[in-house]
Amino acid sequence: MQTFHNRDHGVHESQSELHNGKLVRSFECPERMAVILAALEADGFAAPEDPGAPPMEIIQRIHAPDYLAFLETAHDRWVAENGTRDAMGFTYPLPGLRRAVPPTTIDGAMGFYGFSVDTCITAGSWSAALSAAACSHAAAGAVSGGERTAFALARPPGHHAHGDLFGGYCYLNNAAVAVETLRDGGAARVALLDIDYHHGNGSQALFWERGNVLFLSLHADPVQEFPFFLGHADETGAGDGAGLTKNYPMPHGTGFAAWSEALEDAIRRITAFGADAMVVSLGVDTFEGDPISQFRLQTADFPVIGSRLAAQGLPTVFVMEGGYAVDALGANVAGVLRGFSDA
Ligand code: Q9C
Ligand code: ZN
Repeated sequence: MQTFHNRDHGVHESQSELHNGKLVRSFECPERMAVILAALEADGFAAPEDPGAPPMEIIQRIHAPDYLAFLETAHDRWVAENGTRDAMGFTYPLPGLRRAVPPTTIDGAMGFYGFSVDTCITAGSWSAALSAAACSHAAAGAVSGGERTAFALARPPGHHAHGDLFGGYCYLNNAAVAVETLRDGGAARVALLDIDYHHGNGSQALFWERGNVLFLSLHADPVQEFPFFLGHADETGAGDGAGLTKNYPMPHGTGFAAWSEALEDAIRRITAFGADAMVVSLGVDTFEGDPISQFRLQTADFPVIGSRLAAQGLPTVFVMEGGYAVDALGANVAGVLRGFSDA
């Protein structure tokens, strides 16, 4: 299994996350990568490779031009206008207000292009997001080239990012980059299976009307959990994508027995769809010890997930998403990949 890693990810490090009413250092931190790299090495996986250049044409297919221009310049604008680090939004164009005229100040633009105050734009956010997208592109390229599986081990994650919105620690949608790369490489139908604890709202929105991409997400019920305002079971897609979105919202406290029933249903649907390839948005924040999450999966469950995914028999790209219990993160991620590789 090839792993592609953006070794420059550490340029993105946010000291400010609004958590329980206080500013704390972001749970989405550089140490996450170090522990996963160490676990992969200890488990005998091949050394990670550098990705190539970011796939700008694909990124521009997924994200709006004004959004990309905003992301590129936001931190410089913030420093120039506000004189502090870690740009943070605070006013959002919610229903009843108008998302029509882009604000000219960075304070306004942060709300125009963001949806959650937990996510700052740091000095390195843009370059790390680009190199993370490059990892996704490289991993999907390896799978298009005949590899059975590959892993995009990168941060920041991507599945919360819409075409023109950042949030939930995400800026560019890395999983969408993998889907588009597989499609460009000849996969007519692609399944995007999101097993992160949080609903993949950005991925769902991006593929909502797409007839050639099946999106499935197992996650904490949005009535209880972030992102709160997308991810319900009655969201099933529209237009060419009607019936091609499937959500499995589950309550706080969900353990592996109930979770794996949802996984089995998702796998059946992927088979029925006739997918040629699969992208897995791999979050392990379903772990019982995760500091911001409320499911109860255990370390021993993750290899079982990997082997179950392998039994699907599809060329599979794993894209790193969430997982914040740093002490167990390496074992949990390596467990999924070991279970897949040994199946
Ligand atoms: N007080 C991913 O797992 N913010 N993103 C949590 C906790 C949202 C998670 C705030 C968490 C986003 C990729
Ligand atoms: Zn998550």
